[in-house]
Amino acid sequence: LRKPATTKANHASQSENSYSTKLDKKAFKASVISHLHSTLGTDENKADNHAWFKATSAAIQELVLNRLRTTQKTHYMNDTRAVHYFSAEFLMGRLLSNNMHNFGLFETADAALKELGVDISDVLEEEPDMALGNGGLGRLAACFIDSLATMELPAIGYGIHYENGLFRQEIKKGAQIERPDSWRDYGNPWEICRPESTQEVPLYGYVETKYGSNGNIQKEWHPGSIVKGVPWDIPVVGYGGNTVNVLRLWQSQSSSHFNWDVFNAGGYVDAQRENIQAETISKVLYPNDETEAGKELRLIQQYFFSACSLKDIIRRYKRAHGDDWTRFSEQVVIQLNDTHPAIAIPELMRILVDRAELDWDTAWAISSKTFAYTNHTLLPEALERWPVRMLEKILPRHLEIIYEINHRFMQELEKKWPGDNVMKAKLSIIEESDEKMVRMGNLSVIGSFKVNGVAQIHSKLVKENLFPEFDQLYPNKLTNVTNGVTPRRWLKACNPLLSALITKKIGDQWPVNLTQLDKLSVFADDKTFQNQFMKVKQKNKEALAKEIKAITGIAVDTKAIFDVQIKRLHEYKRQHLNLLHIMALYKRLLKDPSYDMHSRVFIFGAKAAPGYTLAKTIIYAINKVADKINNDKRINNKIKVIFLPNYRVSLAEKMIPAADVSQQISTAGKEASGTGNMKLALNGAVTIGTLDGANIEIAEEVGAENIFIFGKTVDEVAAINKAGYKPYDYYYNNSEIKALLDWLDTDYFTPEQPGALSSLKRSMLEGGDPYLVLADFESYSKANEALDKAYKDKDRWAKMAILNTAKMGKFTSDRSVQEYVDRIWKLDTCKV
Ligand code: T68
Repeated sequence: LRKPATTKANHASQSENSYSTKLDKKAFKASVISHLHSTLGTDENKADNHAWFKATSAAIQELVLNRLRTTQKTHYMNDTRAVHYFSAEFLMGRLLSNNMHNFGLFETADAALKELGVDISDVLEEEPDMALGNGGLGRLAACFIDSLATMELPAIGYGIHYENGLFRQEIKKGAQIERPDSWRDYGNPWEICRPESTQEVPLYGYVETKYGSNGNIQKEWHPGSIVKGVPWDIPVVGYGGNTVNVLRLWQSQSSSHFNWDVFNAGGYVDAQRENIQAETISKVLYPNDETEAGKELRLIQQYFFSACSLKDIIRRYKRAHGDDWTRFSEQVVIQLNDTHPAIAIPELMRILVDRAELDWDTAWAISSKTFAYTNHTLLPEALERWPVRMLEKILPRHLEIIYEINHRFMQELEKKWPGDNVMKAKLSIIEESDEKMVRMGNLSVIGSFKVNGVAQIHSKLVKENLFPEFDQLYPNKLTNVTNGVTPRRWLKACNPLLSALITKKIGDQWPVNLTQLDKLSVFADDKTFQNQFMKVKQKNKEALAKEIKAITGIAVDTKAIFDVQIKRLHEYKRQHLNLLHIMALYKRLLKDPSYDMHSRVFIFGAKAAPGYTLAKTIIYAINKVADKINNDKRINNKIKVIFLPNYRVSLAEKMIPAADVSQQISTAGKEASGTGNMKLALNGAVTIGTLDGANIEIAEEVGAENIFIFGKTVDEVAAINKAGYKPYDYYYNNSEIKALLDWLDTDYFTPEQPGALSSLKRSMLEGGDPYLVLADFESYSKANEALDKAYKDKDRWAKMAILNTAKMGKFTSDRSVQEYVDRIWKLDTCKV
């Protein structure tokens, strides 16, 4: 129940100054030592780096938890409206450095540890990445919760406490091997288990029709099994340290009381088997990005975390508002990060209609004012569709509800477009194919009050190509919020040298007001500043070169161009276009050793989905071509190719500050936004890219002279495909392309395994080259030549690099979150 206003005021004044996030060096040292003794049970002499990591984290966590308590109390007392960010993935990376930075304690900790004879970078290296996500979508969720806390907005992230995050990648003889990622093996210093908030999740079973308490027909779901969801809370520290929100991740556990009968009947082994099945739900993150596997366990994962989270929200709502549902959508907004949590829509309807016994229209009015949905892809293979039969088995009541939503929606369509059955078939939640399917995208659009894409071009294509009829039906529902990244992690923490230089030049407000970076623009031609800026880049390159040497044993020249392509491996992202161009340079050098090019180190990081054969072949090809080129004395070290294994957030933090060039070369229309493009440009890398995703907006910001744009546009791609794209034309008309593809067919790069790269060639010829690699090759090659020329002009390059950093203000996730707040979430800040 709402507390009287006076209590609020009292509370606020009481909490002020009762506690501070500030610790001086001496106090910090004492805290670390004390944790070393009483939390870790060791001492300064015995402690290894891991123990120092644990003790340092514990010292920070003490502050974090204090702030967390104050934040939660404040939000509760103010009974604030909050956003609930539902995401199957949160790619958090490491937390220690971030939390120290956000508390303003990094320098203090550094100095304190130094006095204890410990190097802070060794300590930071001990922390395993929290890799509970595949790529951009999961990292976006992590950036957004950072911004939400920084902007003092009431928010909670809801997801899955995977026991194993994204697989660890090893490279053996050039090929990707997947190993389990057990990030919690030695405990996690940040998470707090909250058994008191455990939820139960029903699954399977059947639906009974009966009379409800009001005499109306009611439905009751009798589940066939129940699993428990145990929440683990990860504190999310805002920059400045005032607000600490939570990320609540659900771990599945068997519900012992449910299996008690089996157990008592002597079914000990069977009861244990149930346990294993329940616990499987949160065992592992599905490693497929941008494809839909349609696996039963995946649907159960989605329902599991959506149901736990909804129950958690409702429990909290009822504590304040009892059975009065009228204010629910005023207090609660749920953002669906893609369709992965879309099953939450029928779940809320089930709770409102079956449990709270609201009539359908009242329930729908509440539900459809609660959800908003973000679309992250147009790729048909990534749009989620679940077999009706699977839903019927696992969630029989939800299937009924989905049919009811659809039935009423069809009536609405009939009113708007009488007799138009084509339209109905297109917009129906149910796809009447051989096997009937539930289209989660359609369900999400129908069940949400706002739907957004993640970059201007992407949102335009969502409106025009993916959901044009929905856009006609609901003219204001579809919108755009261009993605962003947190400048705290992606500049301040990962690039301390550049951060210090920027702060010296323009002050220290840029981490929370990134458009201030534009003040650097006036120094873009200033020789002194150019020197300082490029000196930082040089130092960062030297640090990365050291890392490369340590990881791969390969020495790279830090005077070479550091050219970086880091992202999941996918045909549409076209790492193979990059590779073909590298092979072209190599061939040109072999033919003419005086071929004029600045030496260049091509650096890749990419994981392929374990079942994506061609993606794995591309990784293999990169490594095999690398072997050959890196050891070919004839080209005089002009080219090096480096594939850094196990690309992840913490590795990205080392690569991005050192990049001169950012490769963003997806087929136009395929990359919804991209966020790596923003991180690299923010750190002074110059983009070579297509007019796709957020590249377009980056080009607008930095100006055409500070980016290398190439390739077919979205419209040109559409026209080529419409006319019937013929990759063979490029093969036969361009002798270089032909020579490169034929080269893949020889055993030159894979002497021990002839033909191992042939499938890559085939994909671009017989396979139809679905991502237009050949069509864009020449234009890409020309853009690379222009880039090479620009780099040779040191002043020009320095200016470009500076302007890239200076013009990235738009791409802070604070701006994205502010747009969500203003146009979708309608939240007020709540000062803690
Ligand atoms: C990415 N999507 C987009 N998906 O590809 C990228 N998918 O353009 C965009 O910048 C980013 O989202 C943020 O909006 C993904 O990362 C997945 O990882 C994924 C995972 C499971 C199923 C489908």
